[in-house]
This record gives sequence, structure tokens and C-alpha cells, in this order.
Amino acid sequence: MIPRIGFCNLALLGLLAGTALQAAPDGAMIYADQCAACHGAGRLGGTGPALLPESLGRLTGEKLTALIAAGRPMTQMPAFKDTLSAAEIAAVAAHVSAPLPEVPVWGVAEITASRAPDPGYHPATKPVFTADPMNVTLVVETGDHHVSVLDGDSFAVLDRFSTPFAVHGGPKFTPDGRYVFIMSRDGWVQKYDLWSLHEVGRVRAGLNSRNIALSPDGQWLAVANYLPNTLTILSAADLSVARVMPVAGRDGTPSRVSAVYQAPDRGSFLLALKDVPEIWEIATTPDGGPFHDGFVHSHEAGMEEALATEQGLFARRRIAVSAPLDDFFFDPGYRNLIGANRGAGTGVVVNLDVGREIATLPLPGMPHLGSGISWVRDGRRLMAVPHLEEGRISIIDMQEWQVIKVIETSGPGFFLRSHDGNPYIWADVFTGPNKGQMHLIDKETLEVVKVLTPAPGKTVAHTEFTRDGSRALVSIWEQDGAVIVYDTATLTEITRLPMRKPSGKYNVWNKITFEDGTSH
Ligand code: DHE
Repeated sequence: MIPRIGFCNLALLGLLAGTALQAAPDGAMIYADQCAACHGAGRLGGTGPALLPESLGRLTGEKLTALIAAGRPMTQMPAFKDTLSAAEIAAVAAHVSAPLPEVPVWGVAEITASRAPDPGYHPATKPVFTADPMNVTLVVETGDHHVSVLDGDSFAVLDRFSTPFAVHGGPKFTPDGRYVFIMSRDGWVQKYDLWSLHEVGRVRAGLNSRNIALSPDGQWLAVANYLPNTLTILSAADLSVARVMPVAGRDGTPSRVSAVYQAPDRGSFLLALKDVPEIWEIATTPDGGPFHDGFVHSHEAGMEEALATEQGLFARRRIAVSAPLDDFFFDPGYRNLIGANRGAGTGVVVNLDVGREIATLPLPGMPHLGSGISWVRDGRRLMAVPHLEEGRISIIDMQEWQVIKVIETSGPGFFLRSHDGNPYIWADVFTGPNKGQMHLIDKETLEVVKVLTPAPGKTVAHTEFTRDGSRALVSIWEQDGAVIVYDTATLTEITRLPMRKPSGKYNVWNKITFEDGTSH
């Protein structure tokens, strides 16, 4: 919000002051005067982010009024405490926290009009740096909405570029590791060229978005939207719109899309729907991917199921489930999916070949399947999943679909990570008094063997490894934060790179090879 104190505004403030005794401040009027220039007349964003309950998320109540009063450091958002009274700040906070009277239209025309190729972009013919392009690691710095591009060997910062507001979820790399796509909660998708170290362009694919997924062949980028209730599919080449798919259940109930995932072995996207008990599978190959002739091709003889599906590119299949499932994790080969039925406190396993639920397992305390990891122990594949509301990590046998162990930690964690060559699960504690602790859990004994506390009192979270697994990068998730680089053999600290509230870190090689131990 940039204040524009001109004659009209002073007159308006005078008027507001004069009528303060009779009427409560009008949040809409204050918004129009003070905020609309940056955040858009309809609160859908401009140079500043969209101001909608969906995009503000947990920024509500006192947190929101405090932010309006104090401003946001390192951004264009000024402090309003000297311009507006406490009552006026509360009124404008209430205004931006209220849902819009009607869902704005954000379809093909609006998305296309938002497309903004970067005029200064010229594709390089080879990397403009000498570092190993496969060991480059991105650090998302949410503190001032930037990404740092790190040389994964020397940890030099090769570039630092600005992103759209509030990046969420993992950036997605093209299969060759050359380009990366980054999404912000207010629906902007940015394409960046890792060889040229330059933005290619951006487009606003939704008004409030969750995450993105790139098709296995690197051609299509799907954007999961809360607002409007759509899935946007873009051409990864030029960010043009390929399809905007309205999302509604079989009975017509509209639904938000919680998340979209790529299923490399199936040639499809899989969608978690927030409001209806269905999973959608969308073909990403011209022949209709996994259901190209109206059948889902099972790996198990006799388990093929006739389906009245659409055919061809972006054909859609609906899989009915007993309740909406959030947050998915997949087994290798993408035959089974596990989703969280958060209301029931269970994990539900859906066999994607036959399109049916085949198991449920107890997962109370808001499991965060999206940051689960899996590995092989004694010839059996296990997965580990943290719980956002409880200090525990559930270990699941993926053959039997049973919880075989619950590991206690010192508080609720958000992210798990490991690497093929690393014997530990690196599990953070994201909330509570022990938010500075990083647990190392032995992947064989399933015991916590070490707790690192590199910055007592500060949030320490999210681990990523270098390509060879010899270094682990951990965030001190604070405004004046850092990325700590550990030697994974000795667990000693090698260096600390100052960063602005670093969140996720993403190594090109680990991501494009679907390295065991990384998030997909
Ligand atoms: Fe995330 C990934 C959902 C809140 C930071 N988060 C994901 C993914 C999902 C998800 C489905 C996987 C998408 C992908 O990478 O393609 N996140 C949710 C929620 O439902 C939840 C709990 C509530 C919400 O408001 O959306 C939530 N997430 C948060 C945060 O508050 C975090 C800590 C801070 C932030 O930036 O918003 C946060 N989420 C992240 C990060 C990843 C992520 C850094 C990518 C992790 C990775 O290693 O891939």
C-alpha cells in the first residue's frame, strides 16, 4: 500500500476525522483511497499482492493489523500507523479479510492478457557460468521475495532474482534442468532460464494458487487454483494458455484444487480436490496417457477397468473416494497414491490402476504427506511422514500399507528430507519451543540418533542436499536468516550464507532425477 496524500485524500481524512464520533471508519473507502493503487481496485493485486482471505491465509486479526501499521520491511508496503488511526486500520483489515461478493472471472482472456515476456531476455547457447549446471541449487528467500541461485560446489551466489509475491511449493525444473518455473500464492508463474541466469517471462494463471506441476515430457505446466475453481494448463515453452479447466464434482459442486502432481510413469497429472470426494487424473500425452483407449492399464493382469473417460491430450478421469483427500504421496511407479483425510485423521491409499481405495491407516495430527520421503530398508520400501500438529513422524510400510512405527520428536515438523547416500532422515521442528532443532533419524534403526541446534531460539527448517549428498543445506527461517551448509559425513558446519528468510531449497539434479529422499 503506497499512501498518496494529495488534496482529495486530506479532504477525505478530514471528513473521516469529522465523522469519527458518529460512524465507524469505512474500510472499503479507506482501501479505495490508500491501498487500491498497488493492490488493485478489486483487491486482485497489482504491483502489490492480491488482498483476499484466500491469499492472506493465516495473516488475520492482530497479525494483519500489525502489518498494516508497521509496513513490510524490504518491500513497497509502507507503515500506516502515522496515516491511519487504530480504528481505521482495523476497518481496512476487516475489509481485506472479507470474501469478495462474487468470484471474479479469470479465464483464458484474462490469463493471456497478463502474459509478460521479459523484454531483456536473450537465451544463452550454453551456461553463462562455469559451475556444474546439474549441481545448481535454488534458495527461495520469502523474506524479500527473491531466489538465490547457488553454485552447489563453491556455494557462490550466481544470481539473485526477484520473484512474484509469496512463492509457495517447490519450483519445477524442466527434465533437462535448463528452465525452472516458480509459482506465487497470488497465481503468478515465473519462468527462469538457468543457463542465461535470466527471467524468461511470467503469467498470472490464477488469482489464488496452490502449486504447479510440469508434465513428464516438460511440455505442459499445470497450475492448481483455489480462486477461481480451475486448473490452468500452460505451454511450458511460452507460457501461453493451453486449457483452463473448470473444476467441479460429478454432481456439479465446484471445488478448489488443493494440489496438482506429475505422475511420470503414467503420463498424467493427478489432482487433489479440496471440496469434493474425487481425485482427477489428466492425461498429458496426445494419445490420452494412461487411459488412451478408454482403459486404465494395470500392471496386474485382470485388474483393468473399463472407464467412460474422455480421450486424447488432457483427457480427464474421475476417481471417486470416500472423502476429499489433501496432500498426496506416491509409490515408485505411481500405481498407488496415499492422501490425507484430515477430518478423519486417516491416510487413504488409492490404487490408481483400478481407481479404488485399498487401505486406510491411522494418521492423526494433520499429516503432511507432501513432504514425506521414502527409501528401501531390508528390501522393503518405507515412507516417513511428519505431522503438522504433533511432534511425531509416522513410518509406513508401503507394501503392507501399515504404520510400523511412530517416532516422537520435540515438536511438530514441516519437512523431511534425505539423500540416497545419507543414512538419516533430516526432520525439522517448525513450531513450539524447540523450533530450532533438527532431528537426524537413522533410516535403519528408525531411532533419533542426533539433534542439531545450530541457531537456538530461531526456526531451523527444510533440508536439501547437494547432487552427491556430501553437503546438506538447512535454512535458518528468519528475516535475518541464513542457509547453513553441513558436511554430511562429519555433521560439522562448513559455511553460513546470509539470506532473507530462506524457505525451500532445490537442487537441480536431485529434482530432475527424482532422487530418493527429496520431495516430488
Ligand atoms: Fe506448503 C510444499 C500445502 C503451508 C512452505 N505445501 C507444499 C505442497 C503442498 C503444500 C501441497 C507440495 C506442493 C509442491 O511442491 O508442488 N502448505 C500446504 C498447506 O496445505 C499448508 C499447510 C497451508 C497453506 O496455507 O497452504 C501449507 N507451506 C505452508 C507454510 O506455511 C510454509 C511453511 C511457508 C510458506 O511459504 O507458505 C510452506 N510448502 C512450503 C514449501 C514447500 C511446500 C517450502 C516445498 C517443499 C519442498 O521441499 O518441495
